[in-house]
Amino acid sequence: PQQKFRKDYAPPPYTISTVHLDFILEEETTTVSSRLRVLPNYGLLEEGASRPALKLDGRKDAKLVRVAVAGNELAEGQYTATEKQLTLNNLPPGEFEVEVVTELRPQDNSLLEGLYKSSGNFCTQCEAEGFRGITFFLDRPDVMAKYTTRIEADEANYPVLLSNGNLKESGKLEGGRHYAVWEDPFPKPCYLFALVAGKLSMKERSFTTCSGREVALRIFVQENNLSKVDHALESLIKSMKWDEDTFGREYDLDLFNIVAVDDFNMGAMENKALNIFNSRLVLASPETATDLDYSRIEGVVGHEYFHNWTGNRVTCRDWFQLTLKEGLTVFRDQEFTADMNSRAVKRIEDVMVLRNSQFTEDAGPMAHPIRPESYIKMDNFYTVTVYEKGAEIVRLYDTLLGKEGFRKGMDLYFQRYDGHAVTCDDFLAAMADANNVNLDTLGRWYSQAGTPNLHVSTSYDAAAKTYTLFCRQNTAPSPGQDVKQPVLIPIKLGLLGPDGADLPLRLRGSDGSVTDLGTTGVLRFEEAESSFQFEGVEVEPVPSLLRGFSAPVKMQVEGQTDEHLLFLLAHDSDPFNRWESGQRLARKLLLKLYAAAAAGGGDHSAKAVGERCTAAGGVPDAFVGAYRAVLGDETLDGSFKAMAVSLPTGNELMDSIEGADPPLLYQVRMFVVKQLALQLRPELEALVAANDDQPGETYHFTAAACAHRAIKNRCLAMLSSLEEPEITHMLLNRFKAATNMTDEIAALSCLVELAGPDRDTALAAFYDKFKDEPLVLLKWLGLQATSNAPGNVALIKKLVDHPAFNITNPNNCYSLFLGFGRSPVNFHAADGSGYAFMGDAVLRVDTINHQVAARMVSAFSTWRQYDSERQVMMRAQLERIVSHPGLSDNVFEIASKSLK
Ligand code: DPP
Ligand code: ZN
Repeated sequence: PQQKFRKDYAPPPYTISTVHLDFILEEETTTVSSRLRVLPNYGLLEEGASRPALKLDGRKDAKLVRVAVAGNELAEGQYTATEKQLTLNNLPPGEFEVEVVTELRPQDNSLLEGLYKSSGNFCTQCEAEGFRGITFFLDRPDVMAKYTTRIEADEANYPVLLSNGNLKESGKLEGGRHYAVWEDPFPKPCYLFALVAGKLSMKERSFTTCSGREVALRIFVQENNLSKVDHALESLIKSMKWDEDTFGREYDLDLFNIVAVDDFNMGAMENKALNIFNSRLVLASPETATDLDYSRIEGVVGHEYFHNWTGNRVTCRDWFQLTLKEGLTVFRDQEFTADMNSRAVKRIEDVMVLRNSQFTEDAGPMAHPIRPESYIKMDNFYTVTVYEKGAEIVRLYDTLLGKEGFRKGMDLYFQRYDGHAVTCDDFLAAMADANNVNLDTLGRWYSQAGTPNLHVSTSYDAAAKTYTLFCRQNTAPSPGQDVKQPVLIPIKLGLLGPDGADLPLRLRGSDGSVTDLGTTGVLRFEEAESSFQFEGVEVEPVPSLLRGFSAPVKMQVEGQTDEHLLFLLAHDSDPFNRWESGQRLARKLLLKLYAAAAAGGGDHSAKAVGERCTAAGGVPDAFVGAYRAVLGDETLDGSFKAMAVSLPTGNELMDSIEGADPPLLYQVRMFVVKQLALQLRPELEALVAANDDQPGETYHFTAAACAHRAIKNRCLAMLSSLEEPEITHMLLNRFKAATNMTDEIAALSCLVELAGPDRDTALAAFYDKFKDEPLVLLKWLGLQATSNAPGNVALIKKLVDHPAFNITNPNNCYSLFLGFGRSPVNFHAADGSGYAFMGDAVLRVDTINHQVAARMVSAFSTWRQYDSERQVMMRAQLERIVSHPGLSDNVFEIASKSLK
C-alpha cells in the first residue's frame, strides 16, 4: 500500500466548477451519470508543452460504463481506466465538459463508504474518500463545486428523496417511479455530498435566524422512532442560537435536514444541509437513553451543525489539515455543552477522555501530530489526537487571547477564508493577525507528536516576599521524530494563601516592571526553561497550576505533597483543579499499592492482592477523609462530586507503569474502591437516599436532575463493590423498579460485575424487555463485553452467535469488540484467550468493513505497555494479522505501524 505525504501537496491541474449528478436507483443496478464543468488550473504552459492529463479518482465498486469529453463519447483506447483512476488525455484548451456514467450495487456495499443501503434505504457517506466509490471525480477537498442532483426511484419503496441544498423540482414518472432535483448554491468539496432515498418519517420545527429568516428543521427516521427525535430537534435549535450568540454565525439556507441511519461507521456527518447521523446519536427517550446519551446527542448535533461554518463554508485544503475543521469544531461543541450545562463538569469529562485515550495514543506506536505528515488510509486518522488534542490546541488560543481576542481571530478567519479550502497555518495567521501577536511557538503543536512533560519547581524568599516558579519542558521522541522543540504552554494559575483564598498575582517582568494579573493569571511558557517571579507574596502560598487544564501536558510539581493536594482539593477556587488534586492523590496511592502488589509474588487473587495492599499501608485515613469531605460538601453539585470520588482509570495509570499487568491493576483499583466503600458506607447510603427520585418523579434531562442521578449511581457502584447479598439484592430491586434507562443501566452494570444468579436473571430480563430496541441492545452487548467478571471470554464468544448480534452493523461491533478490548481482566486474560478472540474477530470483520476492523485492531497497539508474556502474545496476534492474505489497507496500516 502507498503512503501519501503532506509535503507532496500540489494544487490539482484542473478544477471543477459545477457538477450535475443523476441517480437512477434500482434494486439491482444503480446508475450514476455525472456531468462536470472542468476548468484548467495549470496556469501558463511553456511553449510546446502539452496540456496535463485529467486524472479522476475511482474505486472498484463504481464500474465505468461511459465517458465523454466536450460532448464526444470516448471509445476504448481513447482513455485509460483502472479501478482506481480514469485518465483523460488530449483535452481541449480552456473549459470543457466531462460526462461519466458508472454503475453500482449499493445493496452489496458492506464497507458503508460511498452509496450503500441501510435498513432498506439508500444513503451515503463520502468523507474522507467515499465519493470516488460513486463516480470518477477529483476526490480531494480543495476542489469545490456547485452541485445539482437528480434522484429517481420507485415511489412506493423510496417515497423520500433527499440531497444537499434546496429542493428545485419533483414529480411523478411512469411505472410508479418519481424524482426530485436538489440544488446546493454553496460550492463544496465532494466529501460533503449526500443522498438519501427511502421510507422515512419526519418531524419538523422551525428556527428564526438573527436576521429574521425562517429555517425549516427536519429530522427523518424510521416510522417507529418518530417519538424519539424531540431531544435532537431541541438540541439543533439550541446549537443554531448558540452559534449566533457566541460567534455571530447565522445559518445560510432555508432548510436543514438530519437523517438517522442504523448502519454508520462514524458518529455523524456534516453534509451540507443534509446531516446523516448514526441513529444512536439522534434517538432518545427516557426509557431507552441514558443521561450520557442525551448529552452526547446534544453535543454531536451541535458539532455537526457548527461544521456548517467550520468545515463547510471554510474547508480543508487537504486531509492532512483535518484538525483545522475537527479540532476547531470539537472545541466549539465543547464550549456549547459547557454553556448549556456545567462548565466544570464538561471540562473534567473532556480531560478524562484526553488522558484515557489521547495520551495513550501519543505515547504509543501510532503517535502522530494533530496535523499528520503521512497516511496510507485517511480513515485511520480520524483519531483522538486530531479531534481531542486538536481541540486542546484551539483552546490554547482561547486561553492566551481571551474570549474577545479569540472572537476577533475567528471573525478574521471567516472574513478571509469563507468559500475557500485552507490550512492550519491560515488559521494560526488569522488568530495572530487579528490580535497582533506572535504565535510561532504555538504553531509547533501542529507538527510535533507526543505529550509534553512540564516540570515545575518553586521557591519562596520570605525576606524579599517573592515567589518564583521554575518551569522546564521536554517531549519524548515519537516514531519519526527524534528531536522535539519547546512548545508554547499557557500556564493558567493561582496562588492560595493559608486560608485557601487566592492571593493577588503581581508578576515581575525581566525589565523589573510589574504586571497585575488579578487572582488567576496566564503565564506564557515557550522556552525549554523559564522562571516566573511574583512579588508582594506575604507568606509561602500553595500553587494551583494549570487551572482548567490550560495545556495538554503531563505536569510534575516538585515538592507537591499530599498535604498540598488535600489543601487544594478542599479550597481551590478552580473547580477543575479541585478535581485534579483528588486525582493526583489517587494516582499516587494506586501506583504505590500496585508496586506493592506486583512485588508480592504470583498470587493475584483478590484476597492475596488485598493483603499486600493492606501491608503496604492500604488506603490512608487522610485519603478517606478527603473523599468524605467531598461527599459531604453542600456547595458541590452531584455530577462534580461523582467525578471527584471516581478513581483514575486503569488505562490512564498504565502509562506510568513499566510492564503493566492489567488484571493486577484492576484488583488493586477494586481494593481501593472497596476500602472506600467500607469506610464511607454511611455517607454513600445517605447520598443514595437523598438523591433518589421522589415518588412519581418523571425523567428530565436537566443539569440538576442529571446531577442527582450521577451521584446516586456513583454511590451505588461503590457500594456494590462490597459484594454483600443485601446490597446485591437492593441493586436487583432498583434494576426492576427503574423508570428511566440511566438508573436501569446503572444498576445492571453493577450486577454484571458480580458472578452469580442475579447477574443472569437481570441480563435475561433486560434482553426480554428490550429485544425490539436495537439501540438498547447495544448497551446489553456492551456491558457484557466490558465486564470484568472472570472467565468472560467464553460468554462473549457465545454472544457473537446470539441472534441479537449483527456483525455487519458497526455499532454492534463497537459495543461487543471494542467493549471487550476495554476489559482489563478478560481481554488481557493471562492465557491469551482474549487476544486470540480479538485477532480472529479483526480478520473476520475486515472481510466486511475495513474501517471498523481498523478500529478493532488498535486494541493491540499498546502492546509495549504490558508485561513480557503479554507483549509476546499481543505481538503474535499483530504479526498474524499483518501477514494475513487479502488484508485491507486500513488494518494493514494500523497493525504494521503498531509493530514498528
Ligand atoms: N462526521 C465526522 C465528524 O463530524 C467527520 N467529519 O467529526
Ligand atoms: Zn467533525
